[in-house]
This record gives sequence, C-alpha cells and structure tokens, in this order.
Amino acid sequence: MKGDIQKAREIIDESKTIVAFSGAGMSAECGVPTFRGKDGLWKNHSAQDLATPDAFKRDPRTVWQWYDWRRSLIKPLEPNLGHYAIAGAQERKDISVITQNVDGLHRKAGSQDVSELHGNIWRVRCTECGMEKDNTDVPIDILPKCDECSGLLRPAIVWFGEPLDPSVVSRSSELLSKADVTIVVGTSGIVQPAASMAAYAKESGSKIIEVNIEETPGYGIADVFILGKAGEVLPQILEEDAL
Ligand code: BJW
Ligand code: ZN
Repeated sequence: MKGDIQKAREIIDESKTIVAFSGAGMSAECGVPTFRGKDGLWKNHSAQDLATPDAFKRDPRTVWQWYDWRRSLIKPLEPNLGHYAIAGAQERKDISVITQNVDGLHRKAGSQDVSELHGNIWRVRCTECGMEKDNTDVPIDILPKCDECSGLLRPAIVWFGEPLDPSVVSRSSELLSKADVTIVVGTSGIVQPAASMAAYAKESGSKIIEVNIEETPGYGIADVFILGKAGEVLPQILEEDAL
C-alpha cells in the first residue's frame, strides 16, 4: 500500500488534468449507505419497486417516502476528508469530478466542476411539464406538486431503464478523453453506462488510479489499485504535504 500511494502520487504529480470519478463508497464514511454489499440499500429495499419509472407510476407515494427517508438521512451529513482533498486540489490542478452519487457532497466540500451522472437528490422535476428546480425540504410533502402546472413532481434522479442526461454524458466524455489521470473511487463498476467510463478514459490515454476497499470488476485496468478507504487514501495521494 505504501508503494502504491507513492506511485499514485507520482502519476498525479506528473498530471495536469485530473478527473475524480466517484461512486457510493466515496460517501460511505460520511454515513450515506451504499447500494450493494452487506449493508447496501439493495439488501433490504427492492430496486425494482423503488428506482424505476414503472415503480413511480404504480406507487409514487412509496417511492417518495423512500426518498424522503434518504433525504432526511443525508441532510445533516458532512463531506469527508476525501471530498475535501479533491476540492483542495483545485488550487493546484485542473481537477473535475464525475460522480454517480446523488448526495451533493462533492459540491458541499467545495468542488466546482461536478458532473452528476445519476442526478441529484436535492432536485425535483415535474412529470408533466419537465420543470426542474432545487428542493431541500425535509420532510418533503409526499406527492409534491409543480408550481407551474400542478403536475406530480419526482426526484430528479436517473432510475434504472432511464437514459442519462445527454449533456452530462457528453461533458463527462470530453473530460475523460482529456484526462491525464482518472481516479476511480468507491464504485462497484456494475451499473452502465457509468461502468464503462473508466475504460473509455484508459482508451483515450488516461492513467487509472483506483481506490476501493475491495477489488472490483474494473480492477484489471487500473495502473495503480489502492486498497483502502476513500477518506483515508485520497488525502494521502492528493495533498501536497501529505507525506
Ligand atoms: C468504498 C468504501 C470506502 C464502500 N472507500 N470504497 C439488465 C437488466 C436491467 C437493466 C440493465 C441490464 N443490463 C444493463 C442494464 C442497464 C442498467 C444497469 O446497468 N443495470 C445493472 C445493475 C446491470 N442501467 C441503467 O438502467 C441506466 N440507464 C440506461 O442504461 O439507459 C439506457 C437507455 C437508453 C435510451 C433510452 C432509455 C434507456 C441507468 C442507471 C441508473 C442507476 N441509478 C442508481 C440509483 C437510483 C436510486 C437513487 O440513488 O436514488 O444509481 S442505481 C445505484 O447504482 C445508484 C448508483 O449511482 C449506482 C452505482 O453504484 P455505485 O456507486 O457503484 O455503488 P455500489 O454500492 O454498487 O458500490 C460501492 C462501492 O464502494 C463498492 O465497490 C465498495 O467496495 C466501495 N466502498 N466503502 C472506498 N469507504
Ligand atoms: Zn409542471
């Protein structure tokens, strides 16, 4: 691990353009539950019943109750030292964030260029007119209505079977194609199309540093794999005076 940290620091040192590509493990130490694994959300909650457009059509109340619970859980949480290490590196490097997380913690830590592939739990969108806006109410009115057209509002999150926002995908592709190094952190690398993005970066010439508490399917493409927690490893590889 010591050697891997040193190697990662060298790669980052030589890099001008960095992308931090994060998944749920990035926020795990803050107290945000991950999806897979033994304490993951999908252990006790069915993705089919909660995170698909069909589920929302069938039973919007249950889906909203689940999001209300998650919003109340996330609201008081603070970013961890890993989020802050990424935000702090902006002073020295061209570093942007592409995240699958919907919790908003990268922005809360101060990262300015954040592409949210799967949306944001603090935004709502009208199912009738498409109006989208911030909403941080906790609790939120279950079955909230649009101010403009009284249509039913939904969480502005990408559910299974839904396409990602094309403008977010194209911006992410552009960033990954230009990256000297991509730091892949805390993602199981199972959910598409996000799961293919590190490979795309690699094909475009980016080095890959992966940080995870276990090996992942994408493990093979990493130039450096660091087994450890995001909040502990990222400061060690990103902060100037960490060693
Ligand atoms: C740590 C750590 C620490 C822990 N430090 N590390 C077969 C059937 C049905 C669908 C499909 C299929 N095959 C492919 C699909 C498509 C589907 C998909 O990929 N499914 C797979 C599950 C198979 N994908 C989609 O549907 C996507 N859309 C799409 O494909 O559209 C096509 C289309 C085109 C045109 C028209 C129409 C459609 C959309 C995917 C949306 C995903 N949404 C979710 C959440 C919604 C709910 C919500 O948040 O409110 O996004 S699912 C969930 O998984 C969430 C996450 O962003 C995403 C990724 O998970 P992530 O981040 O990797 O987390 P975990 O929990 O999996 O992993 C955590 C990792 O952290 C682990 O590795 C730990 O070891 C590690 N870790 N602590 C460092 N401290
Ligand atoms: Zn509306």
